[in-house]
Amino acid sequence: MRVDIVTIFPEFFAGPLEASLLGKARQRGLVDVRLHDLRDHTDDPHRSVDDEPYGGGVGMVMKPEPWFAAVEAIDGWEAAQRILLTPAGRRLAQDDARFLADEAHLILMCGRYEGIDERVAEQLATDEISVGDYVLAGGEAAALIVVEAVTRLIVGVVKEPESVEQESFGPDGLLDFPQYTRPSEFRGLPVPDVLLSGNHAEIAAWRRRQALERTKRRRPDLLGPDLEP
Ligand code: JAH
Repeated sequence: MRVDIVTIFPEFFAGPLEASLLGKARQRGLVDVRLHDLRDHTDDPHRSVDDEPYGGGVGMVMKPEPWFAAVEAIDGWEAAQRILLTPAGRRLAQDDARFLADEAHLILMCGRYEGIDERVAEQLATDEISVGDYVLAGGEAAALIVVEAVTRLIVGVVKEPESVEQESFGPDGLLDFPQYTRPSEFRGLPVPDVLLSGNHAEIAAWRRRQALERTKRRRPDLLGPDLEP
């Protein structure tokens, strides 16, 4: 998969793209991530990417011209999924990550300031995505979240594919059950007996109950409308 990231802070990505899963996937040639500095696509001496909002108001708005120039300079841009990261977008879920993992080419567009001229969202982006209901200083951290969520789903990146299927937001849509490892007692805190029993049917039933209980408490929205009066 090819991923192009357009940003005024390409240096933001250096560390995270080298480390861990993303670093390994890139080394193995499973993802090809390329960074583009939006300011390289300005034509004034100040390399301006923002201007005052029409209609007035606080802050600055990103100008459309550098965005169109930057994206249209990426080879194959027309066939790519072109995603604008914005708190005003549709919220990214695991199903979206699975869809994007099947795409050959993503272009991630990271805004800053109070926002981007709406013509960029309407005419250049194919999608507007939020990664959660909070405001960041810009789309860069959100773009990294998209890259990591998608990369780990690409065949061959994760060694044990069952860890991708069984995790939270997997097919059954529940939060993960609690996990334990050695020691069986730590600071007086025991591991639940059932997990040491060797009874695999009981263990599976316990895990299912725990996942359901946890989902009810923490994320009732994942269980759909409550049918009890
Ligand atoms: C903030 C441009 N959903 C996370 C998210 C994504 C993008 C932004 N904030 C939050 C953002 C300022 C300017 C984008």
